[in-house]
Amino acid sequence: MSLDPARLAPMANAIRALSMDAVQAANSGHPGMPMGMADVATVLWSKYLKFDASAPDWADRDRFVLSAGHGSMLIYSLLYLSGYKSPTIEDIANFRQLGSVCAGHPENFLVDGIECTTGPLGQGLAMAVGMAIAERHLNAVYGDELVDHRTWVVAGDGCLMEGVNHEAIGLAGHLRLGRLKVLWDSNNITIDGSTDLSTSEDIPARYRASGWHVVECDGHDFADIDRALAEAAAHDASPVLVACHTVIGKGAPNKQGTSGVHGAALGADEVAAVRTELGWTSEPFVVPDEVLADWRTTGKRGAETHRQWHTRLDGSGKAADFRARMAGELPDDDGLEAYIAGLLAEPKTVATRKASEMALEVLTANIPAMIGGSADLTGSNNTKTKATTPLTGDDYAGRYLYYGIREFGMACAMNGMALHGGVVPYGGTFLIFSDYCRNAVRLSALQQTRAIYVFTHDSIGLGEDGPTHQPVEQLMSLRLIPNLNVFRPCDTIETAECWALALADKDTPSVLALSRQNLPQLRTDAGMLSAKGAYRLRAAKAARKVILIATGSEVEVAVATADALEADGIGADVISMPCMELFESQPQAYKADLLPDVPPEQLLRVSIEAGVTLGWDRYTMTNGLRIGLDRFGASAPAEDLYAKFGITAEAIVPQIKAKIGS
Ligand SMILES: Cc1ncc(C[n+]2csc(CCOP(=O)(O)OP(=O)(O)O)c2C)c(N)n1
Ligand SMILES: [Mg+2]
Repeated sequence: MSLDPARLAPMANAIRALSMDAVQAANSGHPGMPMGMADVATVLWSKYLKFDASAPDWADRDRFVLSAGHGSMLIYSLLYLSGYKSPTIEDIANFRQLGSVCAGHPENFLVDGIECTTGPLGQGLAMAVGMAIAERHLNAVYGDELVDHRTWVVAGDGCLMEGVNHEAIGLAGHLRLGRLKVLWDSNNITIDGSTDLSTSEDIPARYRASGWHVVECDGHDFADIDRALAEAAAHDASPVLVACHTVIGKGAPNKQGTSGVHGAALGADEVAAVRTELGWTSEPFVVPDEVLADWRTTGKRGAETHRQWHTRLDGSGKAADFRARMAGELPDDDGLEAYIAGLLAEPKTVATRKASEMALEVLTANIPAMIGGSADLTGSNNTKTKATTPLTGDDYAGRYLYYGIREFGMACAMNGMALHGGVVPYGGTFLIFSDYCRNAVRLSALQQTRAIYVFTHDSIGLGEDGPTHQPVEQLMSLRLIPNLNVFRPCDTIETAECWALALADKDTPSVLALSRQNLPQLRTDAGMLSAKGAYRLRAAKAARKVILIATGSEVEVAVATADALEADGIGADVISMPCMELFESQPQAYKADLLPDVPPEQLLRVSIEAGVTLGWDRYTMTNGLRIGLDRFGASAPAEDLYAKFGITAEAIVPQIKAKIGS
């Protein structure tokens, strides 16, 4: 399509009008960014972006990521104008109101054409790195015929200023992700005012130093934008930054170029002034027929390419496999059943991080979609298996990413990979450093991605590295995140089960909290008991007086405590609770069977977990006993720490006896 400025200008102005009118109607939102990037976006969508508005789920579409998520009206406008089914003009008119899919920030779960949820600055771009990794990997597996697309990102000054940007572009440059194109809305404005207030960085130099190719353009000159995007599209040897020099709020005669247009409605007077300035005479939410027609033509631009792609897919002999991969389906037999049977026949005492590696050997051999990795703790997280050879700039067919010491960048990339589809990412670091990537874990949950976090060294049980490395509050705090399954398995069998559960849930991310120290195999039967979140590992033999509830490495302590109590004629159940979230979702009858509603004098509930006790009263009730660690740990061998902090049967039994008066 040739670019005629006389047609492009009204197309871009349609974005400006919809954006300012929607924000004005809501009296809330961010008009500056969409108005400033309207020209660049119009050229990108009219000529370069590979998409078919009638098929948002076309696997080989280009991915468009609005990393500057506050400018959500840009993507809502683009999707509506180019003819996606959603959002509708009514949705746009109801911007930011209850029930409108045009939420404050773009949400992937509300609109098909939105590839990822953005708003937390920096993460969109960092997720795009993961999308670009997935694209190159699938290209290596399925070939150019089926996978050959680009990932385009619109990012603002804020996205480039965030620390995660350093991690993301370092990884992308190292992997030479030439299909990744970042359009930087360089308007020199953030909320507080000019970027001069807070930065003097030479951003192009930083990107070049990270292995990127940099192009610049005047973001309001269609011919110059076209030139820059052509160069960006043609450059596949390394990722590309296009510095688009723009004016925030372009078109608002009195407010453009100031932080005043960043995040507030323009006001009735300025909205009217924009109409005059742009010669835009339509009422709010009305786009002139000829302008809409040009946009709709743009929306159909990729239809023929899409049709040809389908023909290639159908003739490739790989159609069924490819479709299943992109739908996130996993092979029927992942090999775990036979593996668990082997463990039951021959129990193993190993750390659960080792048990995870053992399970992963089986899973990665059977599930080609799994792509592993670690933030420079491969040998500690035990995430690398024989099947997962390194994924590098020279070999995208590999399935193991050396993320480097980039926990946040890793988690964002994992989200991007999961959102791209066709791959199932897992990645490791120490549980303590989950805080470094916590907001990406939260976005996994919000976006409903199947990202699997392997967080090892999950308690004071890691020992000598001391309190900087010993998680105390992390485990419970991860449980606070909605739609995140936090698994803390106690032995080899539970670890295998938790892996199976994590993989089975396409819409919920998982954390596997795993021990550094060896743990005995406590389970003597199969049956996928972890699926219920908690279960009675051992029933009381003497008359039941106590219920011990424990997770992970402390289940062993609970069993020893139960032994000691039973020896004194006090019956104690041991409940292993590898996943609170799954237990919460069980029927009331099941929960009541494990935890009967009986006063503590008759049946004392005791929780044992080497972390903060806050939250355990949900299961122990106020009058129960909570064994844990409400302080930082210390540096010493693990056994000494368990003794010092009283997380041993010897320390727990007298407290129980005192409570039940025996
Ligand atoms: C991690 C994070 N911190 C802070 C914010 C709040 N915030 C939203 S937009 C913005 C300024 C962004 O500046 P820029 O990217 O240049 O956008 P522009 O003002 O040019 O539209 C800030 C601080 C956020 N959304 N995410
Ligand atoms: Mg800015």
